[in-house]
Amino acid sequence: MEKQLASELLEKMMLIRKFEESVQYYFTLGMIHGTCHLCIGEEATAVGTCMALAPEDDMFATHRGHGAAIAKGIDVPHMMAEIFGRATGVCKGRGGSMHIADKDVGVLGANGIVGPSMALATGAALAHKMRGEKRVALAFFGDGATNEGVFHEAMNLASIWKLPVLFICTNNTYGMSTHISKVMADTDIEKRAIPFGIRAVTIDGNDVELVYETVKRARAKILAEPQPILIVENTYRISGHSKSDGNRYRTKEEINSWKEKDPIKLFSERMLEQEVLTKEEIDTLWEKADTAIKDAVYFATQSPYPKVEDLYDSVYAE
Ligand SMILES: Cc1ncc(C[n+]2csc(CCOP(=O)(O)OP(=O)(O)O)c2C)c(N)n1
Ligand SMILES: [Mg+2]
Repeated sequence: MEKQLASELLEKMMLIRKFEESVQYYFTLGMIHGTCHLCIGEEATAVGTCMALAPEDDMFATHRGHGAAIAKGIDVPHMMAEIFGRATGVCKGRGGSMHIADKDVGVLGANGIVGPSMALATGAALAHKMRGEKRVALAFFGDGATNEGVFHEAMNLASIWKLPVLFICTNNTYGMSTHISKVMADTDIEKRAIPFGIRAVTIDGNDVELVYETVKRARAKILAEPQPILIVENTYRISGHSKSDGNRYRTKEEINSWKEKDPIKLFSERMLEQEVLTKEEIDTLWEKADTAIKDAVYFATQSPYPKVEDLYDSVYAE
């Protein structure tokens, strides 16, 4: 792999890790309100996937969407300000963690409801196709969401209408505290594409290089001939489901075994081994990520809260 690409993939994953750790910290201090879902451990799915897209592609995230938004190119200080509920936030402090959006960089929104990303991306792909635009719409969704009707409805329409849509399942094998084996008769999610005649593949979602290459190839296929493709990216959320999680549904051994497969650790080791990056360069990337997140927190916490008199600004429907 080229040094430039390796540095970019690694730096983005580190930025996301530092972002999430920082959000977790300020949450516990009571400086961030509401709830939030961290993607620690799943960084390669966000980075490998979104960095294989073009700026003009649309991306719809889930409730666990911080990583995807950062990987798609959202401005990090303004996203941090959004999570802190400040007027300088990407959504003027009105959305918070689960409603991060910035259409200028193709981040069409995280979502507090499980499932809609698939229908929304299918609609966006229909618009792209009708306008003759060479763009792809992408939906992230979890393993749990594939048990919802909307998954099957979106897949069916996307197939029938041959829409340029990429369905990306981040399979972390849990929906809240429920393991997939308790709610799926067959846990091979890829097979769910068969009835719709959709091409599908399952990959190691902790291997950022593999994720990047797979999504890049899928995107090229879709642009050459409009069609939906499903990619199941197997991964693990090291963080709890949301801000409160006693981890009673999984063992320490299981969590620790996945820490060994930490995507940042794996990729750093591979790049060192292949002599693409040196230890010093990797350390510098960590320092850069750390500084960027500290600056983002400073920007956010120095920003004002939205004013009460601005409450009705940006309201489009009554
Ligand atoms: C329609 C809907 N049902 C239930 C919930 C509550 N809920 C929030 S996250 C979640 C689990 C989703 O699991 P999965 O799709 O695998 O995503 P993950 O949290 O593992 O990333 C549930 C049930 C919700 N937000 N929306
Ligand atoms: Mg899940």
